[in-house]
Amino acid sequence: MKLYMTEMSGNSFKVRVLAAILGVELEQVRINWEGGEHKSPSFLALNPRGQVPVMEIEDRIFWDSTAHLVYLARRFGGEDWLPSDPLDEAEVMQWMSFAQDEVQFGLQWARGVTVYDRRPDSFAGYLEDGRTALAVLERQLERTDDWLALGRATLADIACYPYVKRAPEGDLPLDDYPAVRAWLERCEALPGWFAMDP
Ligand SMILES: N[C@@H](CCC(=O)N[C@@H](CS)C(=O)NCC(=O)O)C(=O)O
Repeated sequence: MKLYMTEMSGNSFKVRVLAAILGVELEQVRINWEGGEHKSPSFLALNPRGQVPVMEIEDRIFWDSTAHLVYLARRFGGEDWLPSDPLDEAEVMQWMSFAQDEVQFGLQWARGVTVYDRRPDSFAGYLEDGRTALAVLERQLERTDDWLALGRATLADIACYPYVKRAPEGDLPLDDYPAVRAWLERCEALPGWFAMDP
């Protein structure tokens, strides 16, 4: 299995950290992000979105970290990270959708403005969605006092982690979200976890 990635990519981190937790070997191919490789014709042939991560599994190509997480969990994680019980699966998928919605279009993209000067005109909207993301997470984690779904670590936590952790870089400090901060530490204490590049 091959993962096209960069160390700075939070979406790549989700896949890398789950593979590490599961003890799955992943050939990691660091693309030349600075040189714009992700927008080159050869890379667009792999992922028409021009984004990392991309995964090559048995001669098939998949883009989007959600697809990669689901594959790894199903193939190597038994019932642990994405259970097959329909209600339990729905509970995990609800948070994975949230990771691809408010977390991405709020927290990730606010940081896209401050770090990469990407779409600065939309900053106010990203901040608003980012604050919604943090408020929803804080409320849930205050209630559960542990994990986002099912009372244990699942794909829900891995999918949400990277851009919550990096929210302060996007002008969204975590000072007012103590339950979120405690949850980040809980994730970081999982066996096999490694630190995300700053
Ligand atoms: N929903 C996608 C988002 C992927 C994404 O935003 N990747 C970033 C790096 S973390 C990227 O490649 N951005 C370049 C671009 O969008 O042009 C996923 O979860 O994989």
